[in-house]
Amino acid sequence: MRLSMRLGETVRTIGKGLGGIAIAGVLMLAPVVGMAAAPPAPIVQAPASPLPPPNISAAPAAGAAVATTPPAAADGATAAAPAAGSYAPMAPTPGKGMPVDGRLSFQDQYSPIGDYAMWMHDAILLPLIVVISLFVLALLMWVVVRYRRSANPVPSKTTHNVAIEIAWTLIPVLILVAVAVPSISLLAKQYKPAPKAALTVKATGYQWYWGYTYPDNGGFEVVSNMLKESSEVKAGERARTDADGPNLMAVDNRMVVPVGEPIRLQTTGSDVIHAFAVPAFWFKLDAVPGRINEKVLFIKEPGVYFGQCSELCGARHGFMPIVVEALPRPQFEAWVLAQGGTVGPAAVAAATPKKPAAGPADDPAAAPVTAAPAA
Ligand SMILES: [Cu+2]
Repeated sequence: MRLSMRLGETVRTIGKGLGGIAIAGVLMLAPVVGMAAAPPAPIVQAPASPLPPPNISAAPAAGAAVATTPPAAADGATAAAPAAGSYAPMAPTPGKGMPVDGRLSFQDQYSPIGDYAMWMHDAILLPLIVVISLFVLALLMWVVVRYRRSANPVPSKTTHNVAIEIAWTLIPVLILVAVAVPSISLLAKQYKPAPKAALTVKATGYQWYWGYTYPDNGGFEVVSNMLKESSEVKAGERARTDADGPNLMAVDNRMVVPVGEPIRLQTTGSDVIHAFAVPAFWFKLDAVPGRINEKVLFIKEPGVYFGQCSELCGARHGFMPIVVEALPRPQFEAWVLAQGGTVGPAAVAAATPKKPAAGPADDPAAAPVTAAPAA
């Protein structure tokens, strides 16, 4: 009886002694406990399958082999307005703008915002999480070993320690303030409005496909449906091939946009809430019925990039992928013409705010690339 009473007392006193240290650990961990749940290992990016050279898969047509020349380098003086029909879909580059087997980190980024966000993740958050997790683990192990009952039979009855209390309050606050600076800056960059001259593209989420409208190019809409596998299509229906993209991610008609210039991407929903998300651009924006959301999309390299609807929107939510094809301006305009759109004065005026409405013969490629959003 007496023994059990003594035991109970000892447990309580040890508990009190440990309490302070344990709380210190918890407080240190608390601000990042959500992030700390991630495995601390992947500091180094998984050796994702090496990226093969672009356009390795057979392009459907010669025209699809788009050069990686940025549009700014194009010599606009000689080129005439692109002829309709000269567009051919670009073949995706394996591993670029799409998920990769075994990868632990985010997809490679192809927008300035994405570079910044990726830097914040790799250079700030992940090291911080690793250090804090290891620190808390070391504290716990130290307490478990050093203050176990056999090594510390008479525990300290300390209840308050002003110095430690100030430290475990102040240090987490300082860490959070330090993280808040790049974090708020990233948020602000993402919501910086597009420059006036930016091309507008409107993505509309439907149950269960996407529509892409080009108000600056005559207002046509491209309806984009997922391509089925050859085993699933009816006779005469188009099936997915590798030139379209990976299974469940390829679509019949892509959202084609110019590369290297800011795009005012607007989203809306026609029925329920969808979300337009492309991981390689660090882009995710809800598409809400009855309202227009807007964000700047800036793509650094020509390519085919894959995304998915990211708001649970019904039975076929998982089957409304997004495919963005970024092309140099001349090829983009060839595509616009092939869709029955216009690249006339309105489009040129949109691309060159300082120039008064230019004639359709004016070469749109000569238009200076508008300044990228600071990132
Ligand atoms: Cu959806």
